[in-house]
Amino acid sequence: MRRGKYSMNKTPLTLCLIYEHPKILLGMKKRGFGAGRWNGFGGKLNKDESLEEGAKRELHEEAGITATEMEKQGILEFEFQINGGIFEVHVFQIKGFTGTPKESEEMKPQWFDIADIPYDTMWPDDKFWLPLFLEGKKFRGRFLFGENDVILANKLSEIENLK
Ligand code: S76
Repeated sequence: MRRGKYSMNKTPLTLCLIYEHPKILLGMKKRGFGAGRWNGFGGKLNKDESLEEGAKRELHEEAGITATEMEKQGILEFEFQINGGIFEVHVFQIKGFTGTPKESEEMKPQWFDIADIPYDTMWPDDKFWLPLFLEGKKFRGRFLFGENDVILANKLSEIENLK
């Protein structure tokens, strides 16, 4: 069932990527879920927060910058077989921001040339969908993770319209 902007039975999450060709801003996650990996910025929503509001808040908390223009570019569903968790991740491209990225308790931001994206130190799904993101394509995907975050199944498609 779908009500409003996200499904009720999946935890909605946000993921923000800043791409200023030929550079992309990633953050090294220092603690918690995904620690030790380069990632976009984002996380869970607070009560009564919209996806855009949550994305903007997390980007500010984690990287110290304020989004002034953003566009949803993808929806990814992550299912973890081990603990039964299902997440619906809304991927935003941050097209304008103010401030300078700075390290927070959670993340250490760094610009990468898109030719040197550290896929080996990122979530294993990123090498599937990030190329579409960089091409400016909209996409929807689904990834099933097993032990040690190994991808057991995946689907990814480019789409015209994101709801
Ligand atoms: O790019 C990703 N960021 C996350 O936080 C989690 N992928 C991912 N996959 C589980």
